[in-house]
Amino acid sequence: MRCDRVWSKARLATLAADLPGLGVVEDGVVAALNGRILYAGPAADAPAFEAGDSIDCEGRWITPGLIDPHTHLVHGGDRAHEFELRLAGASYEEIARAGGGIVSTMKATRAASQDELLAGALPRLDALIAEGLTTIEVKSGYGLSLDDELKSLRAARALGQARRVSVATTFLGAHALPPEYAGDADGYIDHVCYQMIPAVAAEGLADAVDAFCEGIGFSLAQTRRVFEAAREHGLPVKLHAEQLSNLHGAALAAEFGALSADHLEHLDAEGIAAMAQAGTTAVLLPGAFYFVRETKLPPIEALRAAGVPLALATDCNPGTSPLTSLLLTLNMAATLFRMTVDECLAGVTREAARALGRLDDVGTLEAGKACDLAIWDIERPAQLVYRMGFNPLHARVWKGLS
Ligand code: DI6
Ligand code: FE
Repeated sequence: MRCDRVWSKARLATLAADLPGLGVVEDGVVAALNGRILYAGPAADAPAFEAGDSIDCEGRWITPGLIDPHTHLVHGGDRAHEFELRLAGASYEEIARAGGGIVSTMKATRAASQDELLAGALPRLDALIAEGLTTIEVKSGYGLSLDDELKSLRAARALGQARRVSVATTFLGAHALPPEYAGDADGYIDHVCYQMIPAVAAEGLADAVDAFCEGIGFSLAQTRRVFEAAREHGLPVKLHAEQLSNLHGAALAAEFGALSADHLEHLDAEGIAAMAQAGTTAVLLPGAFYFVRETKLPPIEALRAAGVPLALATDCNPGTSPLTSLLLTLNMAATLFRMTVDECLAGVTREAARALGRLDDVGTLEAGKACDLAIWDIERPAQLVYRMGFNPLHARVWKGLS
């Protein structure tokens, strides 16, 4: 059978949902044709391939390419100065209420051109790609004006032109209240719903809509209005929910059939049941938990027991998670959240794809999916979770291309 490339003598962690654990195939083969997986499975069952290129993996492990389903990668400036304020005792919320935080990054983002935003995001993307990332979600949310939100989403889309990576974009205009709407949050939500979302949808700049449902963000009622506008324009939704308090955002997200609810440290039983019922994925963000020194753990055991899919992400952003390592995210998820190795690796592959609504295309090593691979110099998959600050990536393949 003709194919473009074949990888043999590999140990596959397929993450196929119909196989136990990581879906391991000890002596495995992956074959690609036109950027798609033609075959992934035991060498013993593989057809005889006539390949344009054959690669002996010498016993190395192959996982699906890694997926980061929640980032704020595109933004101006950084918040190292606020980090120093936090070291001196100021809380994240105090800094936000004093006009710092997201609004501080907004000023830097508004001052940057689209090309400058792209140039600033590329080193962060390259750090993730170096660890085997093949798909990334990138949110807007630091422009907070129509033109600057469009500029941010165009820069996010441009990442997928500048690198061999798949980009999912998310409109997060309801991230914070911009100064020009001080004291008029409902007026800003009108602007988000009646001007921003229509313009974003008309240009096809976003694959989903998100909001920050929080005391320092937007209320449940305001979030509902954003979700209604997203639905009117055919866009799925996600939500920053129950990060610092319980506003019951996750239950609202589930009511709208959200792809995911993210953070979830303060999630309650009602929210868990609603997410399980709706099939909404939990995206857990241990980098933000660690960096803001949160003490309330997300209810991992209850989510697990309810069968809510568990995804992981860096939440790469300048304020609460300046993190550009999915491998460190894996270690944090296991060390801080006590997730298992299998859950962690599924969290940045299959379940991350689910959180983006892209499970039919990526996230597992199965025929018909994009040939996105990460090939590792490891003896066992646990080493990807166990180590901190060590990158054992041997090779990365995106749509069949190295
Ligand atoms: N929650 C977060 O942790 C980030 N956004 C959000 O809604 C923080 C963004 C920032 O502080 O820049
Ligand atoms: Fe976030």
